[in-house]
Amino acid sequence: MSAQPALQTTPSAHHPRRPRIALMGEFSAGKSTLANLLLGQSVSPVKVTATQLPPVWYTLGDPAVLRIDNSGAELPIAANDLDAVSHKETQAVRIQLQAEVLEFCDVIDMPGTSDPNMPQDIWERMLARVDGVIWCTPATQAWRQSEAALWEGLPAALHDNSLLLITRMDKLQTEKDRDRVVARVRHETHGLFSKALPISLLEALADPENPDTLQRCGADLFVESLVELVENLGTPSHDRGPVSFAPIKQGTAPVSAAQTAPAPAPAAACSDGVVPRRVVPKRVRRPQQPGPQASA
Ligand SMILES: Nc1nc2c(ncn2[C@@H]2O[C@H](COP(=O)(O)OP(=O)(O)O)[C@@H](O)[C@H]2O)c(=O)[nH]1
Ligand SMILES: [Mg+2]
Repeated sequence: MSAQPALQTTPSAHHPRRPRIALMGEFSAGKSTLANLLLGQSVSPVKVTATQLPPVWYTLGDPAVLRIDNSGAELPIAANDLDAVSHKETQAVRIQLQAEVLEFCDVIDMPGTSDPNMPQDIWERMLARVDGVIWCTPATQAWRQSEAALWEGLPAALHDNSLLLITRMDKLQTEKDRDRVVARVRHETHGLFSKALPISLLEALADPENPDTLQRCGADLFVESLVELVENLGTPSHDRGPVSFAPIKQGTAPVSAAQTAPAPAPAAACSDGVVPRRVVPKRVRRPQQPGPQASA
């Protein structure tokens, strides 16, 4: 295990960091399923029961998996040990791998909110480091009061850089039901997200190469909206929370997202590229190649 390469986590003037997109929502909303769809591979454990996992931060690079313990130490682990990792002794997991979406942004699979067994500061600490959020809410019980209360309490800058995904649309039987849920959720979340979009993640995962499926299940529109969101974020400044993790001190309040830097200015130009291979259309462009002036 110790033979695994260390993660290259330190941004520099020549390698400014990519935008960080957190996948949030309550337990079983589809966050890990979405992570796997975006990554084009099954990495994030998908569960019908609550998981003990702390935030899982995916970045581009040679394959490596680290857990960051409560002292801030980075410990290599085997990818199949991920299931056994608990937030009790681990602040976050960092997974470096090759996936086209990661050329474009970092993806952070967050623990469920409103889980009594998952202390809120576990995900709050991470939230202070992210630039945008994709909030997943299941269509069958979309936009519960607990979600609204939590999201409305977060900074408006985060609202402006976030998408709401109404997942599990396949669980609604009729067109009328689907339209009604989407209309209600859009009405109730007006001004809280840049867009609210319906999707069936399982349909997209079942047939990720088929353009008709991706259009029908909502994956197409979602990916376009994600690209738009990330392009609007541009090349982020480095000061939205550190990459490395400090020791957790008992009784220490996490840094609030409101205390962190405002969203960076949009990038001026993008080069051609594709992201990710299986669900993202070819017209998608990569963010500007990092360079000394890129963070201006
Ligand atoms: N029918 C259906 N099931 C889904 C969808 N998205 C996720 N699921 C299922 O919901 C369960 C929980 O998903 P998971 O991604 O682990 O949720 P998380 O707790 O938010 O990470 C799994 O059994 C998934 O297969 C969807 O769009 N449709
Ligand atoms: Mg999960």
